[in-house]
Amino acid sequence: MAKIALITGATAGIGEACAHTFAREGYDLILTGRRMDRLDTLAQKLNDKYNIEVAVSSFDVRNRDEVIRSLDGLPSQWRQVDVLVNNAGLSQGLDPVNEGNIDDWDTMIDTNIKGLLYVSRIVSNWMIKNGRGHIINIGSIAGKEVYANGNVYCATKHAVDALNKGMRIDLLSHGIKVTAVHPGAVETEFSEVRFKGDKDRAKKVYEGFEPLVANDIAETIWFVASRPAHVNINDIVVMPTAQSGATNIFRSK
Ligand code: NDP
Ligand code: 8X3
Repeated sequence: MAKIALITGATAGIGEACAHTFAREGYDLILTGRRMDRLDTLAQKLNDKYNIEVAVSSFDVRNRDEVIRSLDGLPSQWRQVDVLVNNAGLSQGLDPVNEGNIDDWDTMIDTNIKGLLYVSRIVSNWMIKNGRGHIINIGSIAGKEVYANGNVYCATKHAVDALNKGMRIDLLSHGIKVTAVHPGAVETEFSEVRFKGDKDRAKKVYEGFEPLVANDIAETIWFVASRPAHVNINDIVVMPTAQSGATNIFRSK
């Protein structure tokens, strides 16, 4: 039987790239995100190219009932999940804390922290029943450092870092691996979402240096997931060569 990976936020960027990588490696996939049209298109493409089974489940990770209903509603064979990639996440805004938009704060906290927890609560129990599994949490360099105006986004990613450590401790006795992958600057839809559709502002984030692309992180995630059974990578930070810290990027122009 093929192994199964559940990838949250598979409609774009790092999650979509992970779907391609795990499909190439012969995994059957559960792909989630809010944009059902993108999930359907991706599932069809991967099914045609790799002849794997793909289940799609469209839900908003912020909505606890939707998460439970959607995951519990999958046919029972899909509970044999080997790898969970907790990738769905976002940033909204880049403002000093005294000027921050409170709705944006709620969105980031509800998505990056609470959404990740809702999914993990369900899938970790499947893994415990199965006696195996690997949870890979997508953190950020923003979970290791705090930068100007990054306040709440950085706090959510610091929370992911802490939850990763907590999961590692709590799930150890069940034989479940837990890893955090912390990317630096990756050119995806991330900045467009942060700047609410302002494509020009988003583009500027990646100007003057070569950023990572989503596939760089997907290949790192695959490396982490494909270590032998007795090896767990707890934590890994991956950056563009031109970046040494959250805000320290060498730009040629
Ligand atoms: P993208 O914006 O390209 O993709 C984000 C994904 O998350 C989409 O598939 C989106 O799907 C999903 N998502 C967002 N909100 C929700 C929600 N409420 N419910 C369900 N799914 C949701 O960004 P990236 O690929 O760059 O981001 C992936 C992860 O990587 C995030 O956790 C981000 O914080 C992290 N990261 C990104 C970095 C970067 O520089 N790009 C650097 C460090 C970390 P949909 O909109 O269809 O729901
Ligand atoms: C995304 C990277 O540096 O914008 O997590 O916070 S950064």
